[in-house]
Amino acid sequence: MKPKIGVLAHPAVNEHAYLLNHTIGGDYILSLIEAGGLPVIIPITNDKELLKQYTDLCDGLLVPGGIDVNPICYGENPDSLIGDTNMSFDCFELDMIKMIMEQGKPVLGICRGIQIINVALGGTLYQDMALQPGNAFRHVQKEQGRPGISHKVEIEKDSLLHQVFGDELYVNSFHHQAIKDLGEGLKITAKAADGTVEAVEGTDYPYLTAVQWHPENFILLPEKPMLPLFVSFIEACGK
Ligand SMILES: [Mn+2]
Repeated sequence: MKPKIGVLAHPAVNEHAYLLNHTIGGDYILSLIEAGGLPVIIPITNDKELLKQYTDLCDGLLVPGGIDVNPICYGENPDSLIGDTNMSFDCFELDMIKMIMEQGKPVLGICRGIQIINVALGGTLYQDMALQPGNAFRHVQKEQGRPGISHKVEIEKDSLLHQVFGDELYVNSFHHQAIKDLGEGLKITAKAADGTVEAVEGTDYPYLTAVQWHPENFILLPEKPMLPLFVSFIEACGK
């Protein structure tokens, strides 16, 4: 059996019904399948017993991109530059990250994923990159097309990311927030030239990697340049 990869669903407005839809982008799913995984979409719920069963079921967890994390989750009031938030969705994701990590199972975070993993481990965020010291450059990409390139990241040598991509990588960028204070048990593994944290890994954890860009958006390019990241994750989930 292929490794079962829990993928956290994201809330989306359903104009035909009162309840929110539970959604996930197709490029996350395709990337996991191409890398040899068996995606299991986990619906948004605050029922801890259900979340425990999903935790037991899955061999690893993908925490995808999405809306802003409510700053209450890291002890701050909302800045005027904050985007849309959803507290019960935050609680769902924070609970799943903590429960999966209690079992030592692999975790891959993408965009909002890196941010909420950081918050789950006690870290904080810049609610908007205008609040980041120095002049952060534009990380909400204007280049057309999701796999378009926005900026370069420099990768730390002693990291899993370096084994996958080497010294540097050109990435897309669709975030207006970024990591401020680093969560416990995390190390920075890639930065942009303006100092923005673009990737982290767990320091004392079997497999915990998170990136601020969107590697899944590259899956339809013939050369699939970001697929090796998903392959490394699925391999860790299969052990
Ligand atoms: Mn960026």
